[in-house]
Amino acid sequence: MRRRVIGAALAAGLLLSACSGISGRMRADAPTEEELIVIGLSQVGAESDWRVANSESMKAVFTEDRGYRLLFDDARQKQENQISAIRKFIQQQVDYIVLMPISETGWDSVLQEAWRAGIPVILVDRMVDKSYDNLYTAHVGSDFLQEGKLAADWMETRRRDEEGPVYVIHIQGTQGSTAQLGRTRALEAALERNGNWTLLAQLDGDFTQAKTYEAMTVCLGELPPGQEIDIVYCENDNEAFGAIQALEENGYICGEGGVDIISFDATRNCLTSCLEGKIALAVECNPLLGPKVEEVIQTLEAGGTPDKHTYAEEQCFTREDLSESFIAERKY
Ligand code: GYE
Repeated sequence: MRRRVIGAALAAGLLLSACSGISGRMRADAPTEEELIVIGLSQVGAESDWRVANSESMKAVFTEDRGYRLLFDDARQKQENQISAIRKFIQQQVDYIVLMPISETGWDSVLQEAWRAGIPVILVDRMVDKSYDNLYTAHVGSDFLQEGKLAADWMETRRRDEEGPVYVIHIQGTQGSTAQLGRTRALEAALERNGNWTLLAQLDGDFTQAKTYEAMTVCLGELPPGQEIDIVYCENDNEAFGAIQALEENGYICGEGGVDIISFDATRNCLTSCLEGKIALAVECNPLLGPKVEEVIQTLEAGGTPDKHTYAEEQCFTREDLSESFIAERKY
């Protein structure tokens, strides 16, 4: 097992890789077993299109011909699986642990164990609670509160002149995850600011299409017949797909003259639906974080100190911003 001996060997043989937009390094000659940087990666699961794209991005960057051995563990959306994967990585004496934490709390012991073993932990996507700040080396992800604020601004502008009630359904992501907490906080602040916005229901969609479809179907069945719905705020794309399915089956129109569907991630399927007019607003959340994580690792390999937080740049899309060619070129 290599313990940080790669620097010189890699520096000598590294070339810029032209493939698949991955900036960085490709070795001219194959690295030996001892030279590989070993990364233990604990992924949340495969609950959404975003997550699948995120895993692919990691796998595309951390390949053997680029100097890495990636031990990839899919926790199937269970924190206890993430904790046992990390313990195994510590036993295996990996060089780095990359963790996409399912929720913010519950990491005390395992992060301390990694710290004691001297293995840097890099958080990706979501965050952990502030109290663990000195137990991880760096974080690469998104500002979820900011994403929620982008959505809230758009909804407020659109409803500015509306005096009557604005009926909102809120579908939350995995409880306690940073993505859920930030996006929820922004909507709750907007509900407080706008006295005429009425929350009809707050549902748990767990970031999946199936759970959202189920929860939304039950919810629509319980609402008074003919209940107006103006906004369905979905905390990711897959929730939006499940919500649209349930709404349409119950006779609602999604899009102009009907319900405004708000979605986060802006993956290709979501943008297609936005271009078709069904999703009103797609807030981008970039899953292609592999190259940014590699930058952190290379900074550490070179003996430097990476930024504690690196955030992806993100924007919003409405139908007017999109075209088929734009969507076809999108990488996720
Ligand atoms: O929005 C959702 C995924 O944490 C940013 O998790 C991530 C979220 C993403 O399941 O689709």
